[in-house]
Amino acid sequence: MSTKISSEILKKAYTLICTARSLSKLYEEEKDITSKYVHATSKGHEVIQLALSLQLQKQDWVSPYYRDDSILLGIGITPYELMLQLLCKKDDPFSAGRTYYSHPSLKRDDMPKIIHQSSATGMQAIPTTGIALGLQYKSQNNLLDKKDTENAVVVCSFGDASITEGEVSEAFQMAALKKLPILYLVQDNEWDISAHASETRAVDATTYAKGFGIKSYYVDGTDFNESYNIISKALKEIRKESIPILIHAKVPLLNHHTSGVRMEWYRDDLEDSKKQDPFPKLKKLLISNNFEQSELDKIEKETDKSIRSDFKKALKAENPKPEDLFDNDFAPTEINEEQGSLTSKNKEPIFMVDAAIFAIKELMTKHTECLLYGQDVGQRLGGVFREAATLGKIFGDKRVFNTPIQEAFIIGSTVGMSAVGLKPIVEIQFADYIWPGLNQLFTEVSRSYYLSNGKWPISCIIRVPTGAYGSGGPYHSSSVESILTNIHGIKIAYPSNASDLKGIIKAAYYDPNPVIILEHKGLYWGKIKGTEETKTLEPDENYILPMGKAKITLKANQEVIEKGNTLCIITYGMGVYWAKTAAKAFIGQIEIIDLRTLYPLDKKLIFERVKVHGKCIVLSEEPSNNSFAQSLASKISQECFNYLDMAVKVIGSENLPAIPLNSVLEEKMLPNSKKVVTEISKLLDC
Ligand SMILES: Cc1ncc(C[n+]2csc(CCOP(=O)(O)OP(=O)(O)O)c2C)c(N)n1
Ligand SMILES: [Mg+2]
Repeated sequence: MSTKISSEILKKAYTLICTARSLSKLYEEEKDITSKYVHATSKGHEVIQLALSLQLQKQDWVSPYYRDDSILLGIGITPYELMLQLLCKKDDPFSAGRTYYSHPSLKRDDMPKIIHQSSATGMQAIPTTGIALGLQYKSQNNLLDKKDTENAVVVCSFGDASITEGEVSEAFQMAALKKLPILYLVQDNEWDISAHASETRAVDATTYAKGFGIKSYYVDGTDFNESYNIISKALKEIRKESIPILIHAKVPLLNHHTSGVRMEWYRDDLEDSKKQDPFPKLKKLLISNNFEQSELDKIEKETDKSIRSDFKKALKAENPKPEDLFDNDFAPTEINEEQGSLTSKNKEPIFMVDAAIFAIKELMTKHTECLLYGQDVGQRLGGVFREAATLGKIFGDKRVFNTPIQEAFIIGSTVGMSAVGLKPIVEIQFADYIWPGLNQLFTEVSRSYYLSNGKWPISCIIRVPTGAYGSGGPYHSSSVESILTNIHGIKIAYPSNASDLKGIIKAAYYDPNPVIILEHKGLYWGKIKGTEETKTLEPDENYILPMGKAKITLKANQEVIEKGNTLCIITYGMGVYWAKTAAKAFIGQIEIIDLRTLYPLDKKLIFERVKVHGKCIVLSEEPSNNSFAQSLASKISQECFNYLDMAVKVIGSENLPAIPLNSVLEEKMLPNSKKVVTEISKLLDC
């Protein structure tokens, strides 16, 4: 049943389609200027985009993709603002000149919110579905700010080809499983740049959605009346029933794929596509609704005039300055000093594994915004290492829950969760399985704050049990810190004992940035000979250990230092214990620095102590080639060159693709205290 659309909406839609058309036309006419930075426009897709955006409310959330400039116009972004992004100007409201046209991020009270939009096709599905998951969590836990978020709808817009990305299925699965209030809008122009639908998909979006049990509507996206009505119906259903719905809209692409990939190079369907042009159809709809042709002509002319004048102004707008490059790399944290007490009422030393549980229990008790999810962390098991044991029972399934095997979703959903004000703690079951989640970590999580120019920090903790322990073999032993430390925009902790772990979890929780905590499985219970010191007294609830503070965990003898025959081992995780055991053979000659955080790195302490000793080993569990450890050694060499007696020595695993299962081979592969003793002997005059 179709409801009549008001004249006001029709006029608005018409004005905005004229605006979008004028933009496309102008960008093409001025292509020598506008193609300096790549852009795509909505030409051909405008009607479905306007039918949606004119119905969104300020409490809603929308994730437009790069072809959605008409969605942006529809929610109230001005053409001038769009042009500022087109031309990468300083006042580009989305990214201050950091990212492409129609890659928005928006946090205005009077408009739907937009989290950072990456350019990776389909990858917006997970962060955006994370928003819906967050809203549902807030609703279930009475955290909704009634004015702003009640009955909010989340919209995720896609091109048809992008939904063939594997990650989209993780989002669909979760939306269907949890009944999330999300609208997936798929704009089907049958093109994936130059690859046609016939080459890239077996089924279309409607059929695909059915497989997940997601309700779908098919619509002619060039028909404003039909599009508006179906979207209206879907939005009402989502607001009322909190369910996911997919709208599959057929549209023609009437412009270049992007300014850099031009339609005349490969499109053989342009004549047919032009017959589907939504612009004359919308004009006809207005005429049949008693608008005068002369009025429509006037709107078209005036819009075009105003756009041309905006463009002139935008060309003159200020460019970012070189020093702006560094703005908003990390959100400032207030946790900079160690606070609280290292002891508490509990007089028994605790295991690292329990330190994490106790820290999270305290956080979840204090903050309803804190929740925990990942594979097998729920009540039944409490994590495969029991590293979340008791939490599910204490806080219930709504706050501590199992996810499907979806590392991308686990990591990427924190973007949306954090955007709605939650503080997710998530877990990757083994570091070996972080790879499917790395794309989200790199593409979405790590860049959100920087590319939204500070609008969307992502505050989350990603717990990652790591490291080799008792013949874990090739898929349960890996270390991944070199990969992670190469991703800018995240912080990485690697504590080596119970109190540090508890204190760092607290700091990570209150840090407005994404934090990965690497937790060595072999240290969880301090069972391995030489790792007994992983057990410590439990710090009190207020104890916080800021990120970026290393610790001298073994001191050398001052007299021996003065004789010039000592060395400093810089290490972390299991390396701390290999070094400590090895140091027993060199009484007073070894200083050990436990990094505790790999990013930010406590360069000050490291350089200071290396300069004192003049000899240094960087010890890690990873294969040494091209590793974090080698990079640290290089930093030390550059900074401390004049103080070094010899080259910095890096000790790591053998440079092989995997840690073999057989224990003899595993032992040969990994560093251990004996190997460290051998290397120390070569460096010291014993
Ligand atoms: C992950 C990823 N792979 C490849 C690309 C390059 N790319 C940009 S657009 C595009 C086609 C997307 O087609 P579709 O989703 O149907 O949107 P349309 O451009 O047709 O509106 C591709 C492959 C990308 N941006 N991200
Ligand atoms: Mg397409």
